[in-house]
Amino acid sequence: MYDRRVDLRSDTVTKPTPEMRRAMYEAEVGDDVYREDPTVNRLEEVGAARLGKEAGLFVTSGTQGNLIAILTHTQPGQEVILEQESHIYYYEVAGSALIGGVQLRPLQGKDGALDPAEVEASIRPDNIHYPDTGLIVLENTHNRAGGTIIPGENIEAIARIAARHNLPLHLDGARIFNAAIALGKPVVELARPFTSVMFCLSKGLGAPVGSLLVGPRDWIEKARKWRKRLGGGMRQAGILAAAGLVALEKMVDRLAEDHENARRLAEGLGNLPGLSVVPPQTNMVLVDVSATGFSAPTFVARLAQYGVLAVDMSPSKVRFVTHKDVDREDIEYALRAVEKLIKGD
Ligand code: TLP
Repeated sequence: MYDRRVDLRSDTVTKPTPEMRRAMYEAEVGDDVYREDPTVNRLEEVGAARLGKEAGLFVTSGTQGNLIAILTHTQPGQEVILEQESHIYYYEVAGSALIGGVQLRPLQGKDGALDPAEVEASIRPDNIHYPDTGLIVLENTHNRAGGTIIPGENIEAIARIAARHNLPLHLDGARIFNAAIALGKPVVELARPFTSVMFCLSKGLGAPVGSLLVGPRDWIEKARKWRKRLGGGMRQAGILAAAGLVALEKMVDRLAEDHENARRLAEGLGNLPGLSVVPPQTNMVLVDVSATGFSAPTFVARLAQYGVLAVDMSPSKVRFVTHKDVDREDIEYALRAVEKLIKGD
């Protein structure tokens, strides 16, 4: 069979580090629904401060964090403006429509970025026929666009529009730290234009579970109630938060290594016949495989036979994600596997 398993499906597959496991074992805990878990309280404080927001809420997943953000910002019957390939629109099982009763208004982006003029034109004027616009959401880095970084000026322009229309602006910042590291900017700067931000501890940062929702203190209190309503009150969750603290303190700077590995992977793939590769900005490599004669699902299935795992994002596009549990040798192995697959060895 194959001599290695290289899992490039997602950075969600990362396993907790030994230091995280130790911190989890030793974590001081209490009942977090009573706000008595010191480790959760610390994580929420540290996470909020890191993003420059007043308060934080530890949530079970990125999906739950985004859902709570939408529920807390909007009323049923309102409309939420977002990008048409965004995670919330594409992958969150219509939770906000089902549970929040909101209508999603997807706009076409370019590399994940919305056109500010189009955002403004999509905000509903007062009219008996129209739903009220309740929220604007951006995603940075943008997953389906290939881990792209949304330019700061674009975000600022949309933030000005949101402010002019008195609308909250939420960021799905599942991988906001990847953007910050790639830009060499403090994450607080990237978070500043947003009313609220969700970011994940369980992706590139390597924690086993959890995300944080951060924003204004009174808003986070409302979000806390929504989390409870959704069954997300987790009791002795300090066991999990302890790993999250290690993720925030120790795992951010090393994301640069993942970006370097993504660049090497993209460069190697780009030299192979039939592959069209988008140069990566962070830890994702999007590859159009149609000229190989394989569909993306077939390409992924064949590649798995070499022990290399990736995901198909469309009939023609395959996504590879680098993370802390793949090293340079794994990348070279993956490249050899793709070469064999294409050359039919
Ligand atoms: N993304 C996952 C899958 O759900 C597709 C992945 O493998 O990339 N926002 C963004 C931008 C995300 O990429 C994800 C996860 C989430 C939110 C949801 O986070 P979780 O998986 O913790 O619910």
